[in-house]
Amino acid sequence: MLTHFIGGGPLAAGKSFPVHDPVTGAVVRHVHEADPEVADRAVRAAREAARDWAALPVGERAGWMRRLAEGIERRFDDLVAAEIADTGKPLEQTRTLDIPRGIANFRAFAEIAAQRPDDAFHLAGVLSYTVHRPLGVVAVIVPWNLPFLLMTWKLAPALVSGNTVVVKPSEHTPGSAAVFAEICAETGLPPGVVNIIFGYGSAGRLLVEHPGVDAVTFTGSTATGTAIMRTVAERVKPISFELGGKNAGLVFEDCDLDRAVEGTARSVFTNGGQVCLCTERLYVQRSIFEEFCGRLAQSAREVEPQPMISAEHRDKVLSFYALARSEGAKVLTGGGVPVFNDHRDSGYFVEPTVVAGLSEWSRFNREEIFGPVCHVAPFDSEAEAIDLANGSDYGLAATLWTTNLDRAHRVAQRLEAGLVWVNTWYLRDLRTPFGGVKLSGIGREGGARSLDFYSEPTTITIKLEQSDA
Ligand code: 6OD
Repeated sequence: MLTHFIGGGPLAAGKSFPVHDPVTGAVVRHVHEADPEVADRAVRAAREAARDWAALPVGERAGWMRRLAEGIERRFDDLVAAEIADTGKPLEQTRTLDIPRGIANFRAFAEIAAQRPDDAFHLAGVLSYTVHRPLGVVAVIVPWNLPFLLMTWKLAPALVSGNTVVVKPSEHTPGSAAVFAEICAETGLPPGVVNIIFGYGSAGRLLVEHPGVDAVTFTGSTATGTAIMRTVAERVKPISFELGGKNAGLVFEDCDLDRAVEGTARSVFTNGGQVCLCTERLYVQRSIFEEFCGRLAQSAREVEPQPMISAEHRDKVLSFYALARSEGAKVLTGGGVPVFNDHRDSGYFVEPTVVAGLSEWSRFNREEIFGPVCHVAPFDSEAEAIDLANGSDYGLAATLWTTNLDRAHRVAQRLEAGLVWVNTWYLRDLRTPFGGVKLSGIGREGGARSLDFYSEPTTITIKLEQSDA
């Protein structure tokens, strides 16, 4: 049974709940569920550790980040196994993306923090400068789609900035966080700097409401984000949210078609479409529409289906497939449940799917589905393509396929999205600002922006003696 990690050690408390393997539906583990007392103990442990951790020079905290990265390298195979058991991700992706990004996150923020300059301003005998202080205890609420990648993406900058943390992984994916707890202990990280509690959304809510929590960072659905926002409003806690997406892809007739088809397929179907950055609305210039759709549908048929995280999520995705039909869509491929004739038939799979023919105002084209599916529509002009892409309540990521350099810059700068990828998708430089506009989030993390969120500047102003008039 997986236990919470509080004050540097395991805590077996609370009821237990099961975690299912999405590939087969079988129970893979049982986990303790945090109740109010467990959440309170975790927050208290984090508070007790906060003063000493904040007092360490940033170079020393950066050293801890590097040691955590080495700890992840030592337990690489255990992390891969835990992540796959909970999510059913392909081995290749887990080995090349999910776990390596944990290592990269800790190393990158060690460097970024160690090199961060403080501001200083000198004007007419007045010297002002800033020092950065941590926020205190940060609640880190992590989703199930990229559990280890996103937990460490938030932990590394929070910790190196001098905060202590209480992490609440998704109820579906506690495994890699539990291995990470062991890594913290093996590395000798001071007790209470990292605390991890398990449970459902209700456990996350206990943290968000706790008066001992100073800030909340969350990646997940817009609905949960707005609920957290209401709760923290009373205490004016800082929040950083990366929420849903309904990301557009624009394919111009001057694209490299092979690259555009291959890249678009990746942007729609990676992780079973369960990445907030995945493309769900695709707009293709009319002259290449038929050919592009045919080739994308063929790619979809060649994709190895990946399971949805839960039976409930599978049912949600399937309900959108049914909705597409009832709204009059043309299903170019997929739209159902794959049959494997093996152990996977009891798992949570859906077919990679491409549909066309729906109005921009259909629910299918407005709501985030979070599955291996996109809608394809034609456009005639660059201006129309931009309007279509921007006609969404969300604005996380957009993808643009063109070989015209002027067009690439022109269009990219007019897209209402926090991230625009040109002739690629999900290519990351960890120093860049990352986040969304509109319903896709609030604030930016990434590089120095993460450090800005996880710390607060104090401005110190000194009137220098020689400037007295
Ligand atoms: O790669 C990242 O740093 C990141 N924050 C990815 C978010 C994916 C959301 O599903």
